Amino acid sequence: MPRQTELKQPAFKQRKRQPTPSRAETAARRAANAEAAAKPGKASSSKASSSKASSSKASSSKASSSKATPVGRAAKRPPGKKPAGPPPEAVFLDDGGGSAADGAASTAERRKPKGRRGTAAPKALPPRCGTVALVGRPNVGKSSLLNALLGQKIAATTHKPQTTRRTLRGVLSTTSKHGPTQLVFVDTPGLHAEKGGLYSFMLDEALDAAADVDVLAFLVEVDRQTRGIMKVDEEALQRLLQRAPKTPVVLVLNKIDVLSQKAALLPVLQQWALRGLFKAYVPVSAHERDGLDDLVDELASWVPEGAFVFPEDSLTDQSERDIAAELIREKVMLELQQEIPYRTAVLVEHFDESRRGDRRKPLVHVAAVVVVERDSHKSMVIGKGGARIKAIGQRARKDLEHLLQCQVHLELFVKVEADWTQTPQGLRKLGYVRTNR
Ligand SMILES: Nc1nc2c(ncn2[C@@H]2O[C@H](COP(=O)(O)OP(=O)(O)OP(=O)(O)O)[C@@H](O)[C@H]2O)c(=O)[nH]1
Ligand SMILES: [Mg+2]
Repeated sequence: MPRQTELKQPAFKQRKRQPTPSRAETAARRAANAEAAAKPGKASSSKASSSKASSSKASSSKASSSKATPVGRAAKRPPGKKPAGPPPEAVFLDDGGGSAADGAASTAERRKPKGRRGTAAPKALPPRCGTVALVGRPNVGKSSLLNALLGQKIAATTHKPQTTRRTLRGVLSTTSKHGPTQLVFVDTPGLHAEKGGLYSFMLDEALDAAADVDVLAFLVEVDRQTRGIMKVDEEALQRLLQRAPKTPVVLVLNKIDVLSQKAALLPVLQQWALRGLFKAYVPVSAHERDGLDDLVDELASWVPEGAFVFPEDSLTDQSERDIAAELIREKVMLELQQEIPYRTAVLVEHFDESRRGDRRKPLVHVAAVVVVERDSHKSMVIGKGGARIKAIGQRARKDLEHLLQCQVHLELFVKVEADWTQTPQGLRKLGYVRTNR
């Protein structure tokens, strides 16, 4: 049961985040893997890794100058094939060559996305590997699409715009029609027009990510009225093209499940096609996992040939603790009205796994602080008689138990940090700090 007390002293801890892998970094890792594979006796993440280290749209000059971080574990099963026996554990990205990332070991089952092909890999084809940014205006379904592609929820999603605040990455290792394929998806905050404080941080996150990937998946949503191109989408696209003028862009029309007839999509597609800006057009539904195979096939054709950069069972760069914070924030956003959701942050202060290995009753203890900007916001988060924070806690605990696959004891606190979304100190305290890329 969540507690509604407040922390007397601020006890913020800044958590280190890994920078999103740039195209150069991915290429560098690929080169390092290839080198490792070429050396007898060393494990590599793919047998074919040496053949493609130098090919690609990924800039090899950049690659050679950046620090290569080899992936330390060898791939164990061919892409696209289900392993025999129990489902694999979710594995979190490990930049350090083998040891688990902070809080990384997970028992969460990674579900195979519905509709993913089960066909055998076209063996003759070399592997492909690259980065894909999911970009677009807020609320078009970028995070939902990432979760659907991975078959596991790692990103917060709500019906409210500007849910995602930081880039996060998820890895899909599969078999596309172009052969074994590893796509490193980068989920980004929505491209919006607001300025200052947290808004600027979010926009920089999105645009920087877009500038540094092999291919852009630009998402728009279709609606029941199929009104055609919306001005906000146009504006978001222009921002993107200014920042990444040479990167191939695939238009992803999401939410096609709302259409009663798919033919209604045609005029919208035609309008976008007239712009002549996209390499391809792929209608999907993240909710129904419809069109995901086609999307993966299309994106695969725009990433370079080359060995997988991450082990095939890698899932994300987010630790369980990071995901827990996001899932709690998601519930805060869902439970609160108006402006307040945008002015709240969640910090996980304790993530105690000491009883997780308990055979009879595995348990993880999570204590988190919901940070708000004003006293009035605090009372809204707590609610009458603590009803709202209790509801937030109950919903969050359910998700956390699903994520961690064990019982979760969740404690929630509420704390005021005046105007944190507007001040550099406030943003820093809450971990909204840009990393050098
Ligand atoms: N009907 C339908 N709704 C969807 C689909 N994909 C996403 N949604 C809904 O669209 C809303 C926004 O989804 P998000 O995934 O949070 O969107 P986003 O683009 O990541 O939003 P920001 O993080 O705010 O930029 C949520 O209510 C989703 O449930 C879909 O395929 N069909
Ligand atoms: Mg999002």
